[in-house]
Amino acid sequence: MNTRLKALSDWVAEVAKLTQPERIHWCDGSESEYQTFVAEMLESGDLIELNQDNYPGCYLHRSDPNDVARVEHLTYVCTSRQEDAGPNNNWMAPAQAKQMMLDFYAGCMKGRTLYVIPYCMGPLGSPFARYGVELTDSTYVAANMYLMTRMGKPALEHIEQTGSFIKGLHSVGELDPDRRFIMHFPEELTIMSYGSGYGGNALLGKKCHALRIASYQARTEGWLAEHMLIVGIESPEGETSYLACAFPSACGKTNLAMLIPPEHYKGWKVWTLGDDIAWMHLDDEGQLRAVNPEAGYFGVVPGTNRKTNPNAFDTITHDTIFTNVAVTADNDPWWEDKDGGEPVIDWRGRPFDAKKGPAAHPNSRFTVTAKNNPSYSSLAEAPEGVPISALVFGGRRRELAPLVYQAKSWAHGVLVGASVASETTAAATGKVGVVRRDPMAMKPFCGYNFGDYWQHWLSFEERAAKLPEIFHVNWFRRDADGNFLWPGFGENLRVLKWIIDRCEQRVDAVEQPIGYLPKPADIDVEGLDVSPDTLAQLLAVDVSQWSEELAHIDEYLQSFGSRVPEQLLAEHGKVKAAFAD
Ligand code: OXD
Ligand code: MN
Repeated sequence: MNTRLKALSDWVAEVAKLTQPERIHWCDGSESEYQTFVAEMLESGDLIELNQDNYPGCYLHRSDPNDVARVEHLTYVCTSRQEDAGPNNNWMAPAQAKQMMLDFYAGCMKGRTLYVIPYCMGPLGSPFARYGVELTDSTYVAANMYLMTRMGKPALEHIEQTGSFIKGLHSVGELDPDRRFIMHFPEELTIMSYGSGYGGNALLGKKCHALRIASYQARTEGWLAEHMLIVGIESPEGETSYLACAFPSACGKTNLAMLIPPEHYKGWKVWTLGDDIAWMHLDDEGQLRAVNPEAGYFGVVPGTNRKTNPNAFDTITHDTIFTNVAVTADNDPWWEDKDGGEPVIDWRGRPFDAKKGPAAHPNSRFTVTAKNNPSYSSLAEAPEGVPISALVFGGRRRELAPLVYQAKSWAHGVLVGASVASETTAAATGKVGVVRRDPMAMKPFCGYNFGDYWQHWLSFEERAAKLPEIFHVNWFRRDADGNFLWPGFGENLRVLKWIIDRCEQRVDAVEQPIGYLPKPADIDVEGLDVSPDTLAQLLAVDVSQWSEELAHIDEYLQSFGSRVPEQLLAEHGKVKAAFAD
């Protein structure tokens, strides 16, 4: 065995005995190893070479058409007591879940390679980094883990020194949706995933480790593992403010993290630290700081173009694995709203026919190292992370939620986060466009009872010296004809600027029952096609819509029974009372 850590070599041997792979490969994480994975997949047909003149180092993977998104109904948190997983998670008794998974795994790797992937989440050597080992029979997963995490030798060395790591076992199995489960055992720091090769189900460092297991650990250890991008906004005066923003899947986190300032924002710069996950800790001075546990992006492709997100567009023109996009006659990757080119072959590999649906799957993805990003922050690898000035929650809401508002206090901000609701997207299987409650954008990712999670959030008030201000944004508000009221993308900087000005106490606001709203004159709309009337609609708080919303929030909070913190209910009571005044 290729390790001196007995706990690891014993576990690999035990898994090999159960799954019976033809060979075992210990990943060293080198570039040449990645190239071997690519060559093997080109040979097996798991990857298709794209046009290397236009897209050097880019490949296309076509997944099984049944395996294109996260499967929330098949994702479980298996704590010993069901109430610890909470109504926000599917639950199965650990012994039963384990037995079912072991039955699936028996002999499942016959004829396949078992890859041993030691990985680090967070900057290598950072006190906030955490380590794991994924065992998988998928070369696609091994290649994606190379791009998404710090995998290989240095991670293994660290694991050997400390003896501690998260165990993740994955097999694509038969890719049969009836034999597919993503199981988490937070009390044992173990993940078992079977029957899917899709990112969120199979790249176990991401949602399974860095969110579900990490959120559970974070609660006991006093930190936060959140579904948040991390971005640095530098003013022309050279002052950089860091924001961490939580939006549900496929609601533009990658776009916001890579934002390009509008033309008349001369001298402004935006730096990306992370596009999906933030791990946040209080430092010795009691200041909240964030690191991004990931090293790459697994982003939604459709809609990315030179206008909406030039940085993302540049990032994915080389050394990228595309999953489920279409291709053009020139063998370039193609997706809806790419702006240029025509699809010839659709994501399933069939001649493109518009009558059969979109050319690229709506949840088609790119996997790419963060270092490809022209706006990659020089502090992205800083072991101590960056100080966070503002936490921003948001959802995709046609109505109700104004463009931006600020919570009145930390506890009120926790309520604002707990009350987030959003229209569902293609990132998970199921109906798209249905409004559901998605507290802190963590509905699919919190590894324990939301009631306890909110209490954990509230506890920061006592422990911190200076907490970030909390905001809520909604880029997706529409008029009666269904048109977006706000242009979004780079123009969102105008809203972020108000947020930063509020944090620095440079600008006043209007107090409303739901929080502090901008005075219309303080949202810069110069050069935009946003009339005073549109801005008024964007900032409107409709009392009858809000009273319905408050009743829903009540019902939702009550569904967590005695686990809901009294303080949260009291905050909700204050908002209701303010509307009644
Ligand atoms: C993701 C998701 O892939 O949230 O980041 O689904
Ligand atoms: Mn995500």
